[in-house]
Amino acid sequence: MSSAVNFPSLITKKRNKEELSRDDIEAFVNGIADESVQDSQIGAMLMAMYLNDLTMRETTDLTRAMMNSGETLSWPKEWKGELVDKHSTGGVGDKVSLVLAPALAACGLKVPMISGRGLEHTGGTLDKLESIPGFQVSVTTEKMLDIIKTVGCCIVGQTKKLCPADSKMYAIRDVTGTVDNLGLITGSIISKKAAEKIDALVLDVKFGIGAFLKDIDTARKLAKMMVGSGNGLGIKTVSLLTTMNSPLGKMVGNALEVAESIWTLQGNGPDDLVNLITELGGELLSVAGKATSSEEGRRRIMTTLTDGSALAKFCAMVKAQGVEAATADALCARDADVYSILPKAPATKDLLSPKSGYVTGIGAMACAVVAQKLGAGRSKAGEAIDYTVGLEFMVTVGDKVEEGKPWVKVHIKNDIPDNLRDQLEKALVIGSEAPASGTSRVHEVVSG
Ligand code: IUR
Repeated sequence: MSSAVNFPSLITKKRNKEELSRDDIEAFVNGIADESVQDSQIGAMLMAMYLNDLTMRETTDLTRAMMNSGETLSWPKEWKGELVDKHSTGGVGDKVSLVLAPALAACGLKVPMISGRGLEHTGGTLDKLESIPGFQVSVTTEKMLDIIKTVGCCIVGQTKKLCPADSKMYAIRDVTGTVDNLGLITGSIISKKAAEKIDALVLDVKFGIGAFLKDIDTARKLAKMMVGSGNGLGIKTVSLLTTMNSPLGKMVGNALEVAESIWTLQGNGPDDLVNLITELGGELLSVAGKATSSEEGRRRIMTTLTDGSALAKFCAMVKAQGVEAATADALCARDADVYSILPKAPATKDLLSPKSGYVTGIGAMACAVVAQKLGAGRSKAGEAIDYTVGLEFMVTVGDKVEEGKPWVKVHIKNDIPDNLRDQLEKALVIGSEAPASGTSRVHEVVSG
């Protein structure tokens, strides 16, 4: 069908600042999926969209067309209203998905979470989970259904059949300077979530020095667009704008973050992480109509972390995704030594505080770059990573520190190179007074 489409005229229309119709957008995206449109034409259209922006309606139509470019998931009718997911725009030490997916399953919801890998300074949920020996992220859609039936949640990788237009468009955006356009980002993120055929979605849109978006105004615009597009496709969508200036929790690095997730599932998580998990989960339960208010939703999520029910779901999910039962049980047991299961770095090195005072900042970006360079992340897609290395903070923003006392333990292969040590030392900011901010990272809620 799309062989009859005049692609140059669609590109010219958008270049001339005219609004594209739903049919125009569908014709173009179908052309990407069936390869009747050339790469040069895709690049030109993306640049026209980038320079002239997409309206809310165009964005929703683009998102729908991208979702329909491939397979979408389907679920038993009786699950209607129960299917939920969460997405984060990516931060440093962000292990929320590992805890929130099982917590939601423990609340009786179904969570078909499709996640990604880490690239450059951001870590990926799939990489973190793969540090558990035997964990499989490549799962067929039949197996996904099976796991959700028995456990309630799974965390898996994207198949090539899901949103193929997005993979193509992203690859071209990456080499044509058109990545950071809010409409295009919205289409990319929401189409993949919409292809999961969920009923409700919570978005964690981060802003700050360790986030993809540095300023709150741009983050708010993206949140509004994603909420609009999700709702436009019939998904009850809510977004939280959250700060990402210092690492989330106390661990940065793959196996280290799995360890911290398990402690959190055992009710012993750091305050900022627990707060963010309960805030996101509470809003999601409320928007999904499964709690009468976000406050009640927060309480229910919190209960799953303290009564062991989320931990039991995590353990069952890990088993269903390939980990031997004895290994999973040993990993999740109360008072377990998680490092008897998870891979551990051969060495550690403590960095000492240069003076006494209050921690007023721990630069998230510097921490992320150091962790990545130590081997926890990749600089290009497909590169191998070291699951064991990373950072373990002994202090958090607001804590008192004493001169000469350790503030971070660096998990390393052998030694920490001087340039990385310098970068990390500069990340610690010490002031004479405690900062005013509390533990919550939530700045505001954006709903439809
Ligand atoms: N993540 C996505 O899935 N899509 C995007 O465009 C960006 C991040 I930027």
